[in-house]
Amino acid sequence: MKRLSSCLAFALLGACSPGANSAPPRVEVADAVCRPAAPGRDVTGCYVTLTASRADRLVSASSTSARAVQIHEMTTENAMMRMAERKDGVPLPAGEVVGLAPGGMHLMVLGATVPLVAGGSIPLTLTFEQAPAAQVQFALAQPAGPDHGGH
Ligand SMILES: [Cu+2]
Repeated sequence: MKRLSSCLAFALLGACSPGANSAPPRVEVADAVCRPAAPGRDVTGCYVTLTASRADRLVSASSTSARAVQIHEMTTENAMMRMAERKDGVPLPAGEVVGLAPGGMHLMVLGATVPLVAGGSIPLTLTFEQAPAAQVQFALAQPAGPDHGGH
């Protein structure tokens, strides 16, 4: 009886046996672009639109073609644009379209090992808290929206 009730407790948490309504979470990825960089530069900003089927979080990003990828956010402080790393990632509310776009959040590619020229692409891996990691080929193209200096 003790065993049954502990199983029931797990079932209430959704962990006893996968039910019909526990489809694996997924995150839809769209409009993945990285801004082309000036010749010789290996740093750029990347933008993407994410829609999670269930509440999730973009935890981190990486690339086999870059030294590091960080999640950044632009903020305006005393009329100065500042850029800070978002250590807690990006919350993705269920079904909501979350845009990483110029002037706001972006993925910062550091130490790219492929040329960041228009027409090229760079592979990024997006890691989520719940959904399986997504391997996405980011096109090198001018993102929609305002330009911002530095990247
Ligand atoms: Cu940045």
